[in-house]
Amino acid sequence: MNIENSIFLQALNKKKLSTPPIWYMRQAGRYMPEYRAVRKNFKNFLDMCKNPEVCCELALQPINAFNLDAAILFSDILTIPDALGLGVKFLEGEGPVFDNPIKISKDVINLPDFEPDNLSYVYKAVSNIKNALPKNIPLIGFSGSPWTLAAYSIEGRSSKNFEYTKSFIRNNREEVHIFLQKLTDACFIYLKKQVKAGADVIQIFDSWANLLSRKDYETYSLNYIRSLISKLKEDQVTASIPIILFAREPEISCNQMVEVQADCLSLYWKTKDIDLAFLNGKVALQGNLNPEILLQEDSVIKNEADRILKQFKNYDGYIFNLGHGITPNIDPDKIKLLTDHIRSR
Ligand code: 1CP
Repeated sequence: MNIENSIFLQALNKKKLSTPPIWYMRQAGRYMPEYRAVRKNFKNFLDMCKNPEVCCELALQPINAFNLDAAILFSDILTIPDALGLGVKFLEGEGPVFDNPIKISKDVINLPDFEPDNLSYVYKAVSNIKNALPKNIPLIGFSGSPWTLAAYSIEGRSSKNFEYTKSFIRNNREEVHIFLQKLTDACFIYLKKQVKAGADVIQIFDSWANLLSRKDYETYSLNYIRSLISKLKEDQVTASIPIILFAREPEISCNQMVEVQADCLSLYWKTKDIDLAFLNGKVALQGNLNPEILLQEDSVIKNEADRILKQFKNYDGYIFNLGHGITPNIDPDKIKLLTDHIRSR
């Protein structure tokens, strides 16, 4: 079996399949005991990401445990801000914290050029994972969206509402656009290098799409995602690589999102009124089980999965996934149950 037999790639090519391919956002991580056993050897999470052999082992853990239809690079979206000298650290129970966030407009102007070779540990992880995977299992490379990377870099940590970031973009419009352009160029080179190293598919995570009003979403996020996708589609190396776009609860509809030319939209679990008749044939779809359902009893999980399968039954190019990442409190047995249930339909 080689990569042409991959049902994941077929679905990304908008093919209707009797059983959808399955993979899960954040499929490698703290919910797995195998992951925790490796994680305890590293104080700072990013140090673990800088070890390509360990990343390879971690990316394969969910493939081995659940026999999924796609693997995703083990890394993080915050590697780019770290490579720009912002000093990203992950503190226990606190999420990411930046030593040198963008605090004033001058910080944008003083940023160094993005040096793609600072992230060679990521490309090495990609090639290790690709070599270790069964030949018919595609590997997803990824980056954050320029907006989501900017939000973390300005706020300097995770936050519920990113208030500092919101006031910063109001007061420093010009510098924010300079920064977003710089991040767009960095994402393009970074993703291209992942493809060169062996990534078969790209996913862009706009995890903080929900912070912006409809108009600001267009200005600060969508414009840059559109530009990133068009650069990838125009480059010989990346032109034929399917692109999946995940945006968390944006103020615009899927019908409008199609216009940025991603090959697949990864649906947030709260997405309402999905206009399947309009989207069919234009874009593949991925999603969108609420991850919290996995905390419930088996019958609830199966019923909810059945509801989603029924919804997308006649869609050309549907991939089963969650509507956001697996959280650390989820029992791996529930992932197994869900995967087996989908495959038995
Ligand atoms: O201490 C630990 O063990 C760290 C936990 C962890 C893991 C396992 C983090 C910190 N990142 C990751 C890996 C990761 N992150 C992967 C590869 C694993 C896989 O998917 O199988 C991927 C694709 C990501 C992507 C990522 N990182 C996103 C986008 C997806 C999403 O969930 O919206 C985001 C927003 C991040 C930032 C991040 N990294 C880590 C945490 C805890 C966070 C979220 C912080 C926050 O809540 O704002």
